[in-house]
Amino acid sequence: MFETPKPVLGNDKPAVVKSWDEWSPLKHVIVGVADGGMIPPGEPALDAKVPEDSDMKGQWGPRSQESADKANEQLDNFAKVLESRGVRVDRPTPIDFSAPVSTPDWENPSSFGCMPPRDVILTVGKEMLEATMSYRCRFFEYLCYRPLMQKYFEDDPHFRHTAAPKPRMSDASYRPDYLSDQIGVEKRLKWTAEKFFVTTEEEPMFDAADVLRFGKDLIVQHGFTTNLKGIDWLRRHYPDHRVTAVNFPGDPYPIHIDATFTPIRPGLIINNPERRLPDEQREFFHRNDWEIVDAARPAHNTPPPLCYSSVWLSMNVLMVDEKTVCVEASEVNQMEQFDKMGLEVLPIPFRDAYAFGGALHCATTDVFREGDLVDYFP
Ligand code: ABU
Repeated sequence: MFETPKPVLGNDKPAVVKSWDEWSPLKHVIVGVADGGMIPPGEPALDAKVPEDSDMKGQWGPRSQESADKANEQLDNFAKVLESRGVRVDRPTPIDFSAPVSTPDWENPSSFGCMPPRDVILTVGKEMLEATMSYRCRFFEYLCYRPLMQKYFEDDPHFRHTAAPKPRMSDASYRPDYLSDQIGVEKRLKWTAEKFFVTTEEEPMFDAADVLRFGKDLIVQHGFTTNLKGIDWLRRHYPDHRVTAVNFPGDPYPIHIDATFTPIRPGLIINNPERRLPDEQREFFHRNDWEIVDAARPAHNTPPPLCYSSVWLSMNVLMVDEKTVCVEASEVNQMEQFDKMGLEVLPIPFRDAYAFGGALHCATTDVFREGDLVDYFP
């Protein structure tokens, strides 16, 4: 029998929720946990993300206790480093991810986990929005954050807790073209260049990690995990923001913007050189004097075993403020690039946690950053 653990809260002081961007001084954050993480079973959207030659192809089931322990050790250490920098840290409460899940439209043999909060919860100003999500195995992941949301709701009278409409995620939401397990990179690149993604336009779908916050502007990746209706939903939900869709044709598996396009501080973004933002979309940034530079090459040629993310987790970094950045400790090229940019680099060992859902940006979501709403693209 699965026993629901007690929520782990950073401290007893009342929480205040507010965060408008990716770089203002971070004071309160949620860091994920690896407990009970699963290798998810096959399903349309997830299969489209797993490369043909991945060791995850055809596998699913509980991850080993040893791998979860190692991941938790690194997650706990990351939380301690943040705390040593004056950042309050909360942790989600796992549910039983191994249990089968179903809705009237589908059944899935298990869920996924709650290591990457960034995928699920989008903080914009004083609101934390639960994303619709796009994988069936992540349909119920929001439940892991409800104990924290309840606490923030009790503490902060101005906090808004919102959930985007749950999609049905029936077969109509996914293109059968992506169901073959031998599509090949060439065809995938042609499809992504044509913006022909695994998710259809049946209903709004988005993962929170496809959204980057630049004050008054929200930059949203259109790809496997976020469709155009999802972006339209976000545009209507945030009427005081400009919501701009971007896409990166060089990425054969486009999920989540945060290993592709990473703002460092006002005026500076690093872009994955294999997933270049097209020239016509760069214009928006350039005309406001923002510089987009190529990110450093990853230090590794392959992801760790049983990991569904790419080696470009090297640039999935967390800004503690606009002069301080957390980078995975073995990513020497990325650390050197930041060092040359004049940033203080905090090396964080994290590769043992990658398989549970990503790197340092994925593994966190903002509760409070200092600073106010700024229009960087007037
Ligand atoms: N969750 C970010 C994964 C992106 C990538 O695999 O490159």
